[in-house]
Amino acid sequence: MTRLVVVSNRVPVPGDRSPAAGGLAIGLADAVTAGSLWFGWSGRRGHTTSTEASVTKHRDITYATIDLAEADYRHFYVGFSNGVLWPLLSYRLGQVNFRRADYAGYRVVNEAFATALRPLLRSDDLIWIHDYQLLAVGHALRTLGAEQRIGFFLHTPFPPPAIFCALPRAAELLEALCACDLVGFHTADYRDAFLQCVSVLLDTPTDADGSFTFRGRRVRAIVDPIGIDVGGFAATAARSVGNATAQRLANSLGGRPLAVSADRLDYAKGLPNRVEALDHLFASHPEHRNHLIFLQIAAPSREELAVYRALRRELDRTVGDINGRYSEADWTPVRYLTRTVGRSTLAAYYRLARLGVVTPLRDGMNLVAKEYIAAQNSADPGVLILSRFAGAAEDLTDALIVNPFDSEEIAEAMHHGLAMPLDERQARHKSLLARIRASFARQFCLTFLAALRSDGAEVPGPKTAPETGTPRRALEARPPRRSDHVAANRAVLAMASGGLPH
Ligand code: ADQ
Repeated sequence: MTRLVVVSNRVPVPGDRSPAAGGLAIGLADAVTAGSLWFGWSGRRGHTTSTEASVTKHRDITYATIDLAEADYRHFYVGFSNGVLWPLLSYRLGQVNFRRADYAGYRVVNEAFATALRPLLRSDDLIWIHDYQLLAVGHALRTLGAEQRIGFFLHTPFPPPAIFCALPRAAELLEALCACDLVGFHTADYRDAFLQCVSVLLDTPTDADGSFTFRGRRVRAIVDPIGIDVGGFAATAARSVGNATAQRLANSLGGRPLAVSADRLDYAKGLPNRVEALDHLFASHPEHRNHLIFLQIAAPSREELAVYRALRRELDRTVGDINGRYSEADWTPVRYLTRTVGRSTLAAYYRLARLGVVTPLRDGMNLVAKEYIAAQNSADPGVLILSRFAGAAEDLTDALIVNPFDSEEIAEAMHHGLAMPLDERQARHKSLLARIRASFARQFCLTFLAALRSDGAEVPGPKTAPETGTPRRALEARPPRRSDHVAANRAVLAMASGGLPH
């Protein structure tokens, strides 16, 4: 039987210190079934980067990990992945800090992944590589002779050529990615942007179905939005809301409405703008003073990078400023937790909140938006405020959609959400729930693997979403905007050619 091999930067090896809060492990839980192999970095840093994986088995799933040398970790993870690729893919060119040594270290670690994985592979394995840290692993595997079908899923946005080509070596990295047979994205916009980059930077025509031929290989780009286990999360929220921890929060509100946000403490998540929105809200709608309580749960992230430490200081200051100016002796507007909280507690907090405020400046999908919807009590649901620049906004159009760069607009949406009558909240929630049920977690995996298994012609797989019976939408390819990438923009090509390997 064909075996699934998942490759991701971090691997949730049972019994190990678990990776930081993030959507990947949760999103993949349905794919990694008995018999699968999950390969990645152990999270350990030492003197050398392993050439052989350390292998353990748990409940018939094999986990294989390598350690990284401290210097490799610094170049690969801190320097290039999070100092260059993350800001680039999040449209934050000002934060990109490119150094050739970091790029070289990135390629070295991607090659180390391939070297340690190669001997573990069987000829009919399906290989599924995840996220921006591992863009070149497919290419490295091919160099070592791997002929298996290789798929890649990008969990971040993918920017258009005008942004992507600012990356030195952009074309080289794109070429490496095109060693895969299948490349998946959360939204049609990202998929189209990728195809435009292929067309412009690699001078390769793409077809209307998202396929193209590069160096003799047929590559296909698909849209496959990640989802959550809606029923499971809803049940967790309904159950946990009665727990002592959740009840402590509920009792502390004293009947006041709660707004909640939960994010990694990352500049792409738009946290300072969101807190500034409260300033506008209290200034323009004083009835919310001494009333609304805003709970920000911010999980520290990537603290090796100065820009993340600076963000934390900025947020500390902004929250302190708002609390200093608006607090009363018996009311503090912002409760600010810089830590992760357990999933059931988080689910309960979402359920208690009248507003879910999800305002990233850019986000591949954003699972918090979906979790907030799933956690609501349908009889008396809260209101989701959602950034138009989260991938989730493509589908969740019945949320209050805001521009996250406009704090006053976020404030108006908060006011609107707090005043929204029950029947409108119910109608919006019903529609949002139907949307998240139509692209639930399991379908994300099934759709990707069905496309990976096929040779690019017909894509088998679930025709309906088991949770709802609604027709499958994931592969409804919006035709790529070919007009955009027909000979697109010679100026862009000229800029990009600085990074061409030839
Ligand atoms: P992330 O950037 O990590 O994921 P997100 O999709 O919101 O963002 O997933 C975060 C997960 O961590 C959610 O399940 C959330 O509940 C949890 N979480 C967030 N803050 C937390 C906290 N303080 N304590 C506990 N748990 C917390 C990347 C991309 C996203 C994409 C996912 C999946 O950046 O755009 O949606 O991968 O593809």
